Amino acid sequence: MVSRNFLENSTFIGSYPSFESLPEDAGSEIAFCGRSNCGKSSVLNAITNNKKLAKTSKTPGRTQSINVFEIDKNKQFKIIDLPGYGYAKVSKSIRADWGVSIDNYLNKRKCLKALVIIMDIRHPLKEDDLTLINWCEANNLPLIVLLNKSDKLSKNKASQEQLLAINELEGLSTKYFVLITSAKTKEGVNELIETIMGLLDE
Ligand SMILES: Nc1nc2c(ncn2[C@@H]2O[C@H](COP(=O)(O)OP(=O)(O)OP(=O)(O)O)[C@@H](O)[C@H]2O)c(=O)[nH]1
Ligand SMILES: [Mg+2]
Repeated sequence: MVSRNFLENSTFIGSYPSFESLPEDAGSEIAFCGRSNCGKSSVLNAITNNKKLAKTSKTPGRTQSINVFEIDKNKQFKIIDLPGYGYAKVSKSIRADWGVSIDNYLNKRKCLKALVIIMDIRHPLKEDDLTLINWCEANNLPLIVLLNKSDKLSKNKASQEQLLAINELEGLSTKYFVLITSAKTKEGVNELIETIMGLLDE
């Protein structure tokens, strides 16, 4: 049986340099965040089954502005691709600007329903990731910890990393999920779609 992909008709709305320039704060949004190069844009393309939707790159720091994608027009569901953090080669002033954009977005955007915090499964739960997780807890915002690039590890090792992450998050008071994906092999992509749709529909 072919299951329906709810996200297949997603469209790119625009690229916004600052929080202030974003489209109206209405409907429901899920934001993708994570260290530069963890695969945010690739995962977005995988769940929407559209290789050309978000620009991906081998060069870290590719996504420098806030990119907005509409995934369901009637329901006003959007996905936000936030700039990656932890990329050292960008100048301090640019990094400071990104920080302000992300900070403003997280703290002021009322239609934000959940965060997807994406990590390279080989380097999970770094300091910046933990900061975001703690922020979600403080704001009672649901989150998905996404361990991406699972194709880089054996199945056993990948499951082991998932268990380690689940253990580390034990006791977190906000709703959370720990999922494994590969934007390359599409492992875990359907489960991620279902989880995102569930959170947007709440
Ligand atoms: N093997 C493998 N490579 C991946 C996967 N996901 C992303 N990549 C590769 O990782 C690199 C970075 O991917 P992007 O999707 O551009 O990462 P990003 O997080 O959007 O990066 P920034 O926009 O710079 O923050 C690209 O070369 C992708 O092809 C995956 O699941 N498996
Ligand atoms: Mg990107």
